[in-house]
Amino acid sequence: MNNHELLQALGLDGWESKQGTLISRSPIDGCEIGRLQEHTLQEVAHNIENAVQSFKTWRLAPPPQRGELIRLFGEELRAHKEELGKLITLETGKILEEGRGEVQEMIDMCDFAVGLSRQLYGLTIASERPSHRMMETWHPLGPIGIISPFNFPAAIWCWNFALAIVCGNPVIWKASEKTPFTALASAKLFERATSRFSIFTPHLLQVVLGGGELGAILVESPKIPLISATGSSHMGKAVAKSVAGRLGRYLLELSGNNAMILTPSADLALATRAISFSALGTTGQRCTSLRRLIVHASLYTEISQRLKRIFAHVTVGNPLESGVLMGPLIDQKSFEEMQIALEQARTEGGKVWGGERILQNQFPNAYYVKPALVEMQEQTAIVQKETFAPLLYLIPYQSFEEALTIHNDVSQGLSSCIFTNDVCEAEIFLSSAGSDCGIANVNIGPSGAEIGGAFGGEKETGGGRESGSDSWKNYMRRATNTINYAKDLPLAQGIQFNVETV
Ligand code: UN1
Repeated sequence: MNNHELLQALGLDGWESKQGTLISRSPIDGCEIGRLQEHTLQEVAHNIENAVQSFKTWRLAPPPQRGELIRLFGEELRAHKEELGKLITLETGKILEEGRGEVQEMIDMCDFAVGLSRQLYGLTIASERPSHRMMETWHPLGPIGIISPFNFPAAIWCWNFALAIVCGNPVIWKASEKTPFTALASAKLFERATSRFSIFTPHLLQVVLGGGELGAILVESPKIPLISATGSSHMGKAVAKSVAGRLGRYLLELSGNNAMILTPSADLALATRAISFSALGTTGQRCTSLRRLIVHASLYTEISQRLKRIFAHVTVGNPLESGVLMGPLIDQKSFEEMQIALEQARTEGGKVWGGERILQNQFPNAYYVKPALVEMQEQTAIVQKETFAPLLYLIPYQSFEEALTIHNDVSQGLSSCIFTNDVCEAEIFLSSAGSDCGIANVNIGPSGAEIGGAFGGEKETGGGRESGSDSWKNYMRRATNTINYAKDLPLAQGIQFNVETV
C-alpha cells in the first residue's frame, strides 16, 4: 500500500496533493507525505465560536448517549487500526508495532470512556442541618483546547478527547505541525462515527493545523475554559502563564527525566529487558523513556557490559520493516540536540558509547542513530536535562538513600521505577519518602503505561493527570448542592438571624 492508498483508506483522498505551506515529511526518508493549508487566525476565532454553539447542545445530551458516540469511534478505530497505525509510523518514525500500539491505546481509551459515561458520580454529603441534603453534581465545562505533541500524535489527543466528549464538551485540537495527517485521519474516523450516530451535533471536533500562534489563540481565549497541553516544560510554562492570567484551567503533561534504580536483589534478566524497551523504544522519544539508570556499584560492570552489547546490536532502520526495533529521530534538530547533549556529557566527565549517525547513505535526509549509553560518575547538569533521544545515562550508587537522592534530584517528575526483590526497598520507593514522580513502578520500566491509571507527573512535568482513574474531573465543573426539605430555615454554624417577616 503506497502513501496515496493509505490516505485513501483513511478517507483522505487526494489530500496529500493539496497546495499549502504546512509540509509533512516522513522522518523515515525525509520525503514529503503532502502539503496542507495552515489555518488562519480568523479561522481559529471562528472555530471557537462554533465550539461555543456546539457546547450549548452537547451538554444536554445524556452522558451514556455521549458514550455511545465514543463507542462508535472505537469501532472505527478497530476497523482502521492497521492503516492508522501505519500512518503514525510514517509521520513519527516509530516502528509499526508501536504505531499499532498507539491505536490500541486509543481503542482502550474509548472503551474506558464509554464505561465512564455511566459513572460520572458525585458524592452525597451529610448535612449538619435537619431535613437537608447535600450533594455534588458534575457538569460539562465548555469547549476544550487540546495541544498535542508529535511523539504520540493520536493517543494523547484521544486520552483528552474521549473524556472531553463523554463529559459533554466539544474539542478544538491544535495538532503538532509534524504530524498533521495523523490528526486529519483521526478526525475523519470520528466524522464517520458521527455519521452513524443519532444525535447530530456539529463541530464536536475541529482540527487546527499550523504553528504556535494558532495554539496561542486557544490559550488566550476566555471561551476555552480548559487547555490541555503536552510537550516541553518550556512550552508548558508559557501556556500556564497565559491561561492563569485569565484564571482558566490548564492540564499539562510536560518533560520527563525518568529513572530506574537497579538494586542488588533485582532480577537482572527482567531488568535488562525493561531497560531495553524503555530506553530504546520509540527511539527514546517518549516522555516516559528511561533516561537515567541508577545502578548499585556491585552490578555496575555486569549491567554496563550487557547494555553496551544490546545498544551496539539493536536493529536500527526503516520502521516499516519487520525486525527493526528503532526507527529514526524525528528530524535534524533532534539529532543535533542529541549530539550537543553527548558533547556536554563528555565535557562533564562522561564516557560515551554509541550515539553516532548511521544509514546516511541510504537515507541522506533522515536521522538514524546508534543509541547512546553514557557512563557518568555522578549526576551532572546534562543528566538533569531531558534530551528527547535514545540516550541513557548510567550512574553508580553505594547506599539506597543515595540512590533515592540522585533519583529525585532533577526538576522533572513524570515516571520512575525500581527493580528489587527486597520488599522494604520497594515499599520505601513507593512511599512518601521515595520517588517524587507521578508514576512509580516496581519491577517494570517507566514507559508503556496502561490507560486505566492517571497519567502525569509532578514538578516541571506540570502536575496534570490524564486518561484513567478520576482524570475525567478535569473536564467538568463541580457544583455543590444543598437541598432543604424542612418547613423552617436552620442556618449553618447554628447562626440565629431572626428577621421580622411580613
Ligand atoms: C508520552 O510520551 O508523552 O506510557 C506518552 C507510555 C505511553 C504514553 C507516553 N502510554 O509510555
